[in-house]
Amino acid sequence: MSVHTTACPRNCFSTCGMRVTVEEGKLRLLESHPENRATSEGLCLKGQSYIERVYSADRVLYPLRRATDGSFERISWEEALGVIAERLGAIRDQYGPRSVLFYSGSGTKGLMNDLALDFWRLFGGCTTTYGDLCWPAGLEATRLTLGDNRHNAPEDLANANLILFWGKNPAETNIHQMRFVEQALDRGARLIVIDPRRTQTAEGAELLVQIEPGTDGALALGIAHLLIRDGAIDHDFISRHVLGFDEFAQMVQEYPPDRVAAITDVPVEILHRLAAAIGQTRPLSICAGFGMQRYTNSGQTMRALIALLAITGNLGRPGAGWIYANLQSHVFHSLKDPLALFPPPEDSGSIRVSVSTALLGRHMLEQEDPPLKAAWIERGNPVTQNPETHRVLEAIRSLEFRVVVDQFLTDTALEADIVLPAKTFFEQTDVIGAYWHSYIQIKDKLIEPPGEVKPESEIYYRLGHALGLDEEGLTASIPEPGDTAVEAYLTRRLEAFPELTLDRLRQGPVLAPGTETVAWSDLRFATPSGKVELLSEEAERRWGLDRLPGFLEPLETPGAEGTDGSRFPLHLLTPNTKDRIHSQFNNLPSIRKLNPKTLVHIHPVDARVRGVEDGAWVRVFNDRGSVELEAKLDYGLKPGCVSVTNGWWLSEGGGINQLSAARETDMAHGAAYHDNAVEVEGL
Ligand SMILES: Nc1nc2c(c(=O)[nH]1)N[C@H]1C(S)=C(S)[C@@H](COP(=O)(O)OP(=O)(O)OC[C@H]3O[C@@H](n4cnc5c(=O)[nH]c(N)nc54)[C@H](O)[C@@H]3O)O[C@H]1N2
Ligand SMILES: Nc1nc2c(c(=O)[nH]1)N[C@H]1C(S)=C(S)[C@@H](COP(=O)(O)OP(=O)(O)OC[C@H]3O[C@@H](n4cnc5c(=O)[nH]c(N)nc54)[C@H](O)[C@@H]3O)O[C@H]1N2
Ligand SMILES: [Mo]
Repeated sequence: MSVHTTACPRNCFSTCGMRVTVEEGKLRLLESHPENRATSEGLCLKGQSYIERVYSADRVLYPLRRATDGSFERISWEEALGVIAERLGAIRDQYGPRSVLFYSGSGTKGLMNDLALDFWRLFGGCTTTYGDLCWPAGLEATRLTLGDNRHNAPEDLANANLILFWGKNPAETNIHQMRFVEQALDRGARLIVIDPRRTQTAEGAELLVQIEPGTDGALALGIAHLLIRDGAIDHDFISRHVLGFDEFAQMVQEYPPDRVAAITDVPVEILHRLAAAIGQTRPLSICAGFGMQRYTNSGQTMRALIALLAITGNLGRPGAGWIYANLQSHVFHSLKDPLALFPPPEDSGSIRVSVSTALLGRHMLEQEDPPLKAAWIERGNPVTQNPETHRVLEAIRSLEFRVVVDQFLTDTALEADIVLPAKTFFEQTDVIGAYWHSYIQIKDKLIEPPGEVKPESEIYYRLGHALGLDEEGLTASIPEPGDTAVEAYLTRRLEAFPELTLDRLRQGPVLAPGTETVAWSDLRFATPSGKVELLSEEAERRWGLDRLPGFLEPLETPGAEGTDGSRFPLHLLTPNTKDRIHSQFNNLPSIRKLNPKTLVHIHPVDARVRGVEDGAWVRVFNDRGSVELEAKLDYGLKPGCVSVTNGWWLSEGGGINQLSAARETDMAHGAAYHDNAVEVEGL
């Protein structure tokens, strides 16, 4: 029996440090690692379910090929790589390497992921994506305003006197953050939640503001209006550290309480309460969610929210700040990649970066010179997770050849010609950062992969040989199969940081070099002016937006005349949920038992006028698609909204992205999932 350090590489705030007991080559016990201060409290249910996941009978353990009757048959690696080399080689020779799309999702984090593009360069090139499904509008809004994405250490939240969860639901999506909230509350801090849903996070709050979705920018400007009018601002901080205050103050004059109440559906009295809380309680931390920035106006929204911290001087101090994404652990070039959100202005060598992730289906179909003929998809489940499912399916089905690398037969894998089995993070060593705390952690190889599973690096190495790629280039870029070469590769990647060796990381999590516990404590912001920029030239230059964070209606406001939503009266929210990471985990019996079916939450008032009772089957639909689900009457939801957690597979009757539109956010090419008007009818 032996005990090892590792870390969970899911796309999740927590990126938990883990301690794993291995006995006779098998995982036996998973615990949280006490030295990751942010996550030492314990693992979530998903974390605890890894033993079940790794040894699941549903796991793909061998290469599979689609048979003529549509089912999958097991084939050998030699056969699989032979077929792939032949098909990809022929497509490359006929149409050029850029006719192959390389698509990767957020299924696992780590330095080893970088090898994929190294392989595709050796292949001669490929087409790949820009933008991201997850967080770009908020990242870019933060970068424009503060200069960089970093925030105070997670445990510092305990020092806040007012915590505002604005469109974030950490009780489900960042459960370890709740410990620091509880510590703050024990000290007498106040908690306010702004969310159209009465979430688990809202249970402990003194105030839940159920805002009209997509109107948070107007709310922030309305609060700023009151703060400035009443003089509840930090003049000294503003004069030293804020650029564009005068212009901002002038703009917010256009947002008096009556107008803001009409836009946001937040009563004037509540607006005053919010302004009073923000004006009077310091330090204030605003924890802004990613869900709120899935709108066509959300970059500007996020800028307006940060402005509230700037005008009240709540930056650069303990207990204060903008808690959105903390990229202080992104010290390796590769871990900065999530920030490579923009298509390069010029041709970027052999790789064509021309497909917007948010517009995946449409852009795949639109590629010319050459059009796409094949796709390689790994670490992602775009059929379930990307907007406008029918278009994604159409695009994937229009190709001549598709390879999917995954651990399970997801909706996307079901579209493949060849499915290759993917490792889990217990089966290959890697190094990862995080986006909430600043620890660099090892995820160590602890068990041999089951069946004939091979890590991606080995797949690429072998495929490179099968394709007859330049031997020297291949050996120089991709570690040869085996643990020694992988460790040598990682050691090389860590070379610039003497404090980060694999041996040291094996002892426990290490704070990234240069980590600041209180971000921006020197009050020198990384913007062109060195100040917090409420007025951003770059917002205009790069994104064609107003230099000030003015409010724009989202494109698809339900029932609103003249918008894309005019024909459908309900607003569909598709948030994340506790026991899944997007489309992962719900296929496990233990998790399934707790979450047996997809439900559409609807307010009883909206249900009654449609004759829908609790537990009834309903059709949720718009022009883009239709899904049949069971209704759950929910008094906690804002009337006019319906809510379905994202991630349910199409193959099990889910697939909520059949209803979402492929639209980008106003900045940084995010996906505006929540700009989504629907109707519900009983079946
Ligand atoms: N358990 C679990 N944890 C996760 C994930 C997961 O799938 N499962 N996913 C991880 C990832 S990749 C992400 S991106 C994060 C997301 O983390 P969060 O941002 O916390 O999650 P979401 O559920 O996307 O959205 C949060 C809340 O925003 C609310 N919301 C929607 N529209 C609006 C609006 O217009 N205004 C306001 N004020 N609120 C609105 C929703 O009702 C929801 O409760 O979580 C990460 N952590
Ligand atoms: N309607 C709606 N849709 C959404 C969202 C929303 O709020 N509403 N949220 C969006 C957000 S925030 C995100 S981040 C995306 C997530 O979208 P994706 O990144 O596509 O999400 P996952 O469902 O986590 O799929 C990851 C896949 O990677 C596989 N995988 C895990 N580890 C490995 C590995 O080591 N190797 C390989 N090859 N595969 C592996 C998993 O089995 C899984 O099938 O979804 C987006 N979709
Ligand atoms: Mo995400």
